Amino acid sequence: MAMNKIVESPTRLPAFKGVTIALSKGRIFDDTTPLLKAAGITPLLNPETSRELILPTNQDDVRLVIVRASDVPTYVQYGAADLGVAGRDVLMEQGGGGLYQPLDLNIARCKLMVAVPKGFDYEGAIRRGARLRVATKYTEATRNHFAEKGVHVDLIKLYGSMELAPLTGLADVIVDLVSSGNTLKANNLEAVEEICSISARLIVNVAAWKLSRQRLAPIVAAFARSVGSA
Ligand code: PRT
Ligand code: MG
Repeated sequence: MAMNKIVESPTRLPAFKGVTIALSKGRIFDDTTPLLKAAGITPLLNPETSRELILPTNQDDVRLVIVRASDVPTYVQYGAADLGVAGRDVLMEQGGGGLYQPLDLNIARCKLMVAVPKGFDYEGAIRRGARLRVATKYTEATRNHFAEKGVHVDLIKLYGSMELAPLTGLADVIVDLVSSGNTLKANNLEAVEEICSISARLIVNVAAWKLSRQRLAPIVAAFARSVGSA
């Protein structure tokens, strides 16, 4: 039910009539700021220093909401936000249902990789048909990856600090995002296999796109021009 713009629920606050954009703070916010600027949108508060979760912008009818990276698709799917920016990793885990994904923004880039303790014979373990214990936050992508390879794995779901799992004997290998590689190196781990490259996408609520296309299309177009010229 993404109709909050026209249906006033008596149990909810009156809906904001403008455009709501969901972002997570940190790299997604930082990398999206230039794209917003190209669309003429400037946040009036900095999410790193402000405690407010709803950030006004220089345009009265555009606001930003700051949520956890993995909650961005949920806000957009239910129409609490019209637009959002989310990593491909987050969208793969969420399934991407009920959303349009019109643009790869080519920001917040990294790779989803299999990593092992230095010296661990990953290829050998796979050849021998050893049953691997894999710790990850990205269970959907990991399950699909090993299923395609025909490798049996036991998945252990974690919510953070995957690097610790092989160091403590919780798992043999991990699947995590890697950008500089410094985190792996600092923990005596090495990447042995790339699962896919990751970047952030613009996501759009399906009902909002139908009902408020006139208001949303110029923002999407400005983002597309910035990405195209980057
Ligand atoms: O931090 P929080 O738990 O709130 O959520 P989150 O980690 O999902 O959010 P955030 O803001 O850290 O990441 C948002 C998005 O940025 C992710 O969904 C990815 O699409 C993208 N991204 C790009 C990354 C990285 N690069 C990245 N390096 N997300 C996380 N990392 C982490 C990685 O998990 C590992 O712990 O950084 C560490 C590795 O970095 P290097 O540079 O040492 O290799
Ligand atoms: Mg993080």
